[in-house]
Amino acid sequence: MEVHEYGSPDAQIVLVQPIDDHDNKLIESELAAIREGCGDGFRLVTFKINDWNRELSPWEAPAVFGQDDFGNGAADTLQEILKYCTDRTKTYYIGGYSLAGLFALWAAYQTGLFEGVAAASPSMWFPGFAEYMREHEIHARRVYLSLGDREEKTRNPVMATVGDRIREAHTLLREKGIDCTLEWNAGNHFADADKRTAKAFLWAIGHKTEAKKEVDIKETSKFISLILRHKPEAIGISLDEHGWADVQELIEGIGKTRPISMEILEEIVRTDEKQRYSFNEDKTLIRANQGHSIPVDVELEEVTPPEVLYHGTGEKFKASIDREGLKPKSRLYVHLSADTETARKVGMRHGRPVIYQVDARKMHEDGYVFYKSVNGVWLTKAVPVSYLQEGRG
Ligand code: HQG
Repeated sequence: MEVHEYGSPDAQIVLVQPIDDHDNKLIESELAAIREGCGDGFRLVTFKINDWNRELSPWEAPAVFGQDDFGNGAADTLQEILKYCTDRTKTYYIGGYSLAGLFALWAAYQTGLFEGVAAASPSMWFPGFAEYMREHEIHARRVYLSLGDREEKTRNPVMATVGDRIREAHTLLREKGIDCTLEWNAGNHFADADKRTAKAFLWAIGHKTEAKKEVDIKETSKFISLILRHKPEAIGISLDEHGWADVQELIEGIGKTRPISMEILEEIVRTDEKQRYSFNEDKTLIRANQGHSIPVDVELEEVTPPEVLYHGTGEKFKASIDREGLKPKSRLYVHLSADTETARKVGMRHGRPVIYQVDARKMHEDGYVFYKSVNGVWLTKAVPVSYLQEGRG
């Protein structure tokens, strides 16, 4: 096997990556992206794979695309790779793109050598792999998974399962206590393999202190959303009839389990990507702008909706929605958005997304009331089937 080494020879961190010709052409830009994230403190060793579908497949399987069946060469390939990973003073990470991403994940079930796995757009649709993961124990401590947000939109029925398989894998690994993340990149399978792989390695080596900070802020923000929308009693506070919580009480309550301060709270409110929260004028009170399950009146503004609004949901809810229309479920309102892109993102939280188009103008003419929250989410009590049409995803 053709082996190439890049980066600092003495680096403690060694990244291992099976590549093909295409990856090889992109290797300089991948390296640049890794350097940008963590400087020069790494070594990258690439292993040139000649027969991709055979040398990276853990077991034989019939062709999923094209004519080529999958072989069972992964074990031999891993043996070759391990010959280069013998320095016990180093920390090894394995990663790759597509079938090499799947191979990297599989390799972490074979050996405890790899501290982390960087699986960028891995071929999680590989026949039998989901079962394999359920039945075996992984040895790596950190696993990065990513997928392009268009990848499951393929006509190939096996490859179309890639989204659901990767979501399952993410849940499974987290349940097993593995530090695992699933990142959605923009685009299809053929976009940005170099940058996606670099990002994967950077996460796996636990770099990017900024990313870590983001994670903590995100986690605290999620907790705040739980408190302000659903369960104030979780930290022993209550909301008034308009959904306001006392800022001091909130900070003290959250402070029992995580680091928080007025500065952090202000940063969360200011930077929240959906502008979920608002302070009152003198910042003594705070509330969520929408999304509640507890009955509070956040003084929503009643407005005339645009002609069409969208609702993104998961495919698994489709049959029920087609029968009974959109219901608010555990929240006070059905959430709608003005554009399909937002609807698709909301839908992806529930599995394979389905987008409904809502004839908002007709509903409004027929007397239904619409509200717009201060952060731009459209809300209405329910949408009967007659106003719904399955739209394009
Ligand atoms: C579905 C996020 C079966 C509905 C987002 C949805 C949003 C039905 C799920 C906000 C149904 C409820 C809300 C029926 C509706 N049968 N299923 N008849 N009618 N459903 O999470 O709209 O990040 O409560 O389609 O961005 O997904 O939290 O609502 O899939 O704005 O700020 O029941 O939450 O914002 O799920 O999301 P959810 P949602 P945040």
